Amino acid sequence: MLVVHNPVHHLHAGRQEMFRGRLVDCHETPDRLTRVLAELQRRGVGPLQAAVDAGTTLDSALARVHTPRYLQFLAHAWRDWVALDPANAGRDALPSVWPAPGMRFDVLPDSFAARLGLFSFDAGTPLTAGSWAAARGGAACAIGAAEAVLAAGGRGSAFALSRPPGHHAGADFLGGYCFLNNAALAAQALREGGQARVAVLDVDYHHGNGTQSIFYERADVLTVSIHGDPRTEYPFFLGHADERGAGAGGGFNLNLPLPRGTGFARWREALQLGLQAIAQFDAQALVVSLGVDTFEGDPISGFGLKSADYLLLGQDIAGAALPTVFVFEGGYAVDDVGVNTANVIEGFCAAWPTAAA
Ligand code: Q9C
Ligand code: ZN
Repeated sequence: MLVVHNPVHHLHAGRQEMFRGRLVDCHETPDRLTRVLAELQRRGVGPLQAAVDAGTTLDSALARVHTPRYLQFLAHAWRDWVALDPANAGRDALPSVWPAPGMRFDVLPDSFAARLGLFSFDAGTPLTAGSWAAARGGAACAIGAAEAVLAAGGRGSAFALSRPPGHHAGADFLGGYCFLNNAALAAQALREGGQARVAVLDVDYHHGNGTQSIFYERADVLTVSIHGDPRTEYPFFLGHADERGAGAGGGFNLNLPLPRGTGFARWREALQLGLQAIAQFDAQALVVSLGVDTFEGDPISGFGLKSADYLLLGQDIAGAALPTVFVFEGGYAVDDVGVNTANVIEGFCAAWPTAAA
């Protein structure tokens, strides 16, 4: 399977995140991607392609998913942060103030601290000197993988090994270690490449709130997410089963929340429900938000999947028999992230050998 990687992902390396009331070392590290790439190469998965930031072409693609004011903010955020105090060049930016419902979201503040809060929903996502360049590279991976699948004439598959992750980023906000919504960008690229109905299947431990919100009122992109129940799990404020889409998008969002402690047998039943919905929708292409933080050893999550389960997960997804773009998301058990991710890809390829793009 074609693997599109982000050669500038290491430019985003946050120092610390706010976690359970204190600053701790970031869980989302460059090492994660290095481990996945090494394991894919060890198994001979390929070919390998480096994503390129196509400048203004990429700008237009980003603008079809994200708002102009958010992209403008991200493009200049580091410059604005350092302008506040030259010593900020050696510190990451983290928000500490946010608008609550009933306050103004429409007026863009001059204050950098206020704008950082306006465009974010947690204090776990440090913005660094290289975050914008790295996020653009990650987005380019997802779009490049979608273009390769389109070029394969509806039989292809590709893995966008993007970093930083994307599924928590909305049209107008960052959070959950995410800046640009890579999976949404891939889905949009597939739509624009002529696939009339695209499904996004999010198997990361955390609800894909950004992806859901981007497509919530659209009937051409079905969003399905299997995740820890937001009553107890991050991102807490979205991801309940009664969120089914709105307006023209009514019926085109499916959430399958599961309790903390869920193991593979029950998780797999949810996957079958998700795949049934995708088949019923008559999707022409599939984007998989592939987080492996469902692993039993994940330090910030609560499901019990084992390494061998990821082979079956990949096999089940191949059963959809759709052109498929995998987009890398979470997975923080660094010693196992390579094996778990490569198992999904291997399971997929073994069940559908003709899918190799
Ligand atoms: N107490 C992704 O997997 N922090 N993002 C959790 C729990 C945020 C995860 C805090 C987790 C974000 C892409
Ligand atoms: Zn996650």
